[in-house]
Formats: sequence, C-alpha cells, structure tokens
Amino acid sequence: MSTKLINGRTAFLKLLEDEGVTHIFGNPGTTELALMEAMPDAPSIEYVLGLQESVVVSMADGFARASGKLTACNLHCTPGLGHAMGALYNARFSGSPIIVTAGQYELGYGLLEPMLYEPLVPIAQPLVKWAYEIQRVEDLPRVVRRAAKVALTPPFGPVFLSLSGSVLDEERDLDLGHSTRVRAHGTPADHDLDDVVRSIVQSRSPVIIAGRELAEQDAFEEAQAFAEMLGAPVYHEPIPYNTRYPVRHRAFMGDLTRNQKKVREILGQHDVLIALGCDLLRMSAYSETDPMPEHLRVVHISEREWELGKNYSTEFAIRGGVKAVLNAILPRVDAGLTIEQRADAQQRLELMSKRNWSARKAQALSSSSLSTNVPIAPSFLAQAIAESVPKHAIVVEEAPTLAPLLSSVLEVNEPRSFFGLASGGLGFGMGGAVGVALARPGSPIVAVIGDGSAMYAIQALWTAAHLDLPITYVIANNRSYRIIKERLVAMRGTDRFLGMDFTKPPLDFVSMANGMGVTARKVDDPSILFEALKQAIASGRPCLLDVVIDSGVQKA
Ligand SMILES: Cc1ncc(C[n+]2csc(CCOP(=O)(O)OP(=O)(O)O)c2C)c(N)n1
Ligand SMILES: [Mg+2]
Repeated sequence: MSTKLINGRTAFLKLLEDEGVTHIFGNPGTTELALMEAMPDAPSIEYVLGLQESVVVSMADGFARASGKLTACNLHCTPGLGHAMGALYNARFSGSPIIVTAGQYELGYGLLEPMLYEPLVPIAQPLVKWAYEIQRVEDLPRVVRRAAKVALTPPFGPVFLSLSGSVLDEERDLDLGHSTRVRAHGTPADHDLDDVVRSIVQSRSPVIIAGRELAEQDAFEEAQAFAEMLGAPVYHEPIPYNTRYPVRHRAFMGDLTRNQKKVREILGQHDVLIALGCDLLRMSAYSETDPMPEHLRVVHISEREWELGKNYSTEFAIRGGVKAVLNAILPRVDAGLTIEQRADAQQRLELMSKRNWSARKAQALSSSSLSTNVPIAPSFLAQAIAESVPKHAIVVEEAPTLAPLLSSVLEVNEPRSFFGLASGGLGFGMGGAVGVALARPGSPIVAVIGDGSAMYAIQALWTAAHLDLPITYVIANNRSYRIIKERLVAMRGTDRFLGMDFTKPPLDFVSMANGMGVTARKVDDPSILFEALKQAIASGRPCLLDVVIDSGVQKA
C-alpha cells in the first residue's frame, strides 16, 4: 500500500482517470467550484460544457452508449439534478455506465437550508444502481472504485455520488487503490445447456427476438448462424435501444411493434420463442390483449436477471452473456438436429426471403410515388435519409412518427451504428448525438429528430457548434406532436386537438440553430432534399436541416 498527500478534488479526478474516464460532461455552479478548480490539472479528461443539465446527462448517455465506456458527468446540486432526471431515466434504460455527480454544500451546512440545498441522494436514488454522499475524504478511493465497479458490472447502468465541497477540499494521505471489474459473461453449466438445446431442437417453428445485448456484446455473427441453423425468423425487440440485429440478414423480418395485438399474431404462429439479449416484451400504451400467446414456450438468454421470467413464465431462463451462451449452444444444436429438421429449416429460410425486411424494403421503394409531394411526405424523408447516410455513419433517432418509416428502409447492420429512444422520455437525441460524436471521432452522425422532440434539448446545438462536431440534425418538422394526435384519435375517439400544435408562432429552427452557431437550412422542396442531406453530411461540420413534412394525421 502506498499513500500520498493529496486533496479530495485532485484525488477524485485521478481516480476517474485511472478508471478510464476520458470525458466529464458538466454544467457548473458554486457547489462545483472545487472540481472546476482542479479540472485544468487533469488534462487527460476533457470537460464538455452543456447548457442545461438534462443535455449534460443526455450527452454523457450518448457517449456511454456509443463507446461502451465508463463516462462521468457533473451537475449543479438540487435544481441541476432535478433538470437531469428525465435524461437519467433514459440513461437507466439504455444501461449507460455513467458516474453522475452533483456538487453539494460543505457537510453540515445544509442544516441552515441555504439556497439550492436539498439532500441529493434520495432524489437520484430511484433511477440509479447506487447512490451515496461521500462523508470523509478518506472514503473517496473506496467510493469511486465502487461506483465504477457497480456502473460497469452487467447489466451496466448509472450511479450517483453527491460531492460535498468540504470533502473535496480536505487533504489526506490516501492510497488510491486500483479498479475492479466483474466478469459476468460466463456460460451456464453443461447440463443446463443440454436441457435448453433439447428444448430448442424439438421445435417445429421457432422464432427469435433479437435484443440490444447482441450489439453490446458483438454477437451478430453468432445470432445469424443460430437463426440460419434453426430456420427461425428474427424480429427486433420493440424498443429501439440500438442496432439489435443486422437488417440485411435473410432471416430478419423487421421490428416487433408495440401493438400488443400485432405482436400476438406474429408470435402465435410459432411454438418456441428464443429471446436473445432482449426485454420480454416491453410495450407502451395499455391494451387488453396480451402480446404473449399462452401456448408459446419461452427460452430467454440475457445478462439481466431481472428481465428473466419477469412478466411471462419461461421454460428456460439463462442468465449469462448472450455471445458466450450462443457459442456454447451452437455446436450442440448443430449436433442435435436431424437431417429432416435441417431440410425444414432451409425451406423456412427460403420462404422467408420473399417477405423478409429486404424484400419489403424493395417493394416499398418500387411502389413509392411520393417524391414530388409538397409538403414532403414523411416516407419520402425516411427514404432520402436512408439513401444519404454513408456506410460508416451513426444514426441517432428520436422522431416518433417517422421512426417506423425509417426503420423499414434504413440499413443498420453494424453494432453501435444506431441509437434510439430507450425509455420513451423525449430529450435524448439532441444531446445524445453530441456524446456519440465525441465517442466515435471520424464517423459522421445523423440525428433524426422530431420538431417536438428537438425542443426538449435544443441547447445541445451550442455544444455541437462549440466543439465543431460532424453532426447533421435532420428535424422532421410537422409542426405538431403528431403521435399524440394519432393516439387521441385511436384511443379516445376524438380529433379535437388541443395543446398539440406549434404553428402560432411557428418554430423557426433555422434561426435557433444559427443563434447557437450551427449552419442551418430549411428544406420544403422535395427536389432538393437529397442534395441538402448529402451536402450537410459531407460538410463534416454541425448542420441542421429543418425539413418541412406533411402534418396529416393518420386516422385509421
Ligand atoms: C419528456 C417527455 N415529455 C412528453 C412526452 C410525451 N410525448 C411522446 S411523443 C410526443 C410528441 C413528439 O413530437 P415530435 O417529436 O414532433 O414527433 P411527431 O409525433 O410529430 O412525429 C410527446 C409530447 C414524452 N414521451 N417525454
Ligand atoms: Mg412533430
């Protein structure tokens, strides 16, 4: 053990550095000054300023999602943490390993109830894996090491530390220790694998739901081999966390929707559901129909123990790394299938190729006749984006009614090349794109954001401009909360839309972007859409395209 005389603020930053943190996203106030004083002496950590705390956390979330690395952010005491709660809720569902800190007054001073004071731990606690207020400078190494370990133990997720000024200012002889990582992606015992394989090979009609963990663990190859071997159609889990499965694979059929009835119809055609690294089945609006048919046997493999058997009886629930488990299962399934079963699987695959994602995309493109519509048809915007996005680009999406159109044409084949809304709470996309750009230098970022969604975190544009990041913001501008209107019609049977339009006055995204230093252009003519997208993406600089699309509401 070697100790060294060091103050709390310097020790805190050294500990973060040693845990692999390269960026602190932050918004400072008086209670963060101790940290801000020490930041210039930690040159290997970049401080990224966000102009509101929800943007700060969404930037950190984007960075963590795109890099898979430990990330840090620092918020301004009670009101700052309050601003960030929606974004923290997102980070929890995206499983982002973030050490969220907020500055706190000197220990004991809270008793006098100064401005901005409130105990912070109870506020953060419901949304994080661990929350703690550091009481003594000598605890700092243990607390930061534990925070990093907890955030990075599968399933990853945010943790919260309240950083009191007095702790950061104290000086002590400290041993900073070293980091611990929990290796949790092992495989189950042989006899468990044999049971699962026996169940899988008995299936006459298996179906696979592909989830976020496949991308997080780089398990696309294994998942494709598994689907081919079984002749099983593959659907994306209904939440667009990330790239869940390569859309171009011949067994890929598309996203499961969040419509319980439709999901039940699809799953009802099968005898075994194999859920790979996904939730089962996280939906949105209430329905009397349960999406899970009663007869369906379920095999679920996930690192998230809580998800296993959470909502549905599960024949085999395997906690483990989906990549490692698939690698262990594949040769066993291969050995267990009869010649007849292999031929059936091949036949199923051939039939699938006529109605898989690729076939439906080709059909949609050939039958599309909307290219001259004014205002621009949403499906034409989706096509234009799909055709303009370069192969190495990363797409961030938060555009509720454009999303299904986009996912039916957008080529998403690489892990960590797509990030959508994890929790349903709007406000991730604008800042998330900034974090993604910082995590993946060299990749163009295309952030497709609804006009309503953009306004939850518009300040992110300033950070994008400040750091000159290669982000093209495409605002799908229908001057409304279209999805809320459609739900009002579908669920309440009325089209008296109140509080769902922003036409008086209209939102001027070009001025807002320019006002924050981002080049921007309004696109209302379909004939210039491709050109505008290509130019913006190729510029390698922050740009915003305000694309005026049809605001019509689907009444079916
Ligand atoms: C933080 C938060 N506030 C409100 C909502 C409710 N909400 C869900 S979708 C939506 C409308 C989004 O509008 P826009 O981005 O313009 O997409 P559009 O529906 O027009 O495609 C709203 C307000 C939410 N999900 N999260
Ligand atoms: Mg809208």
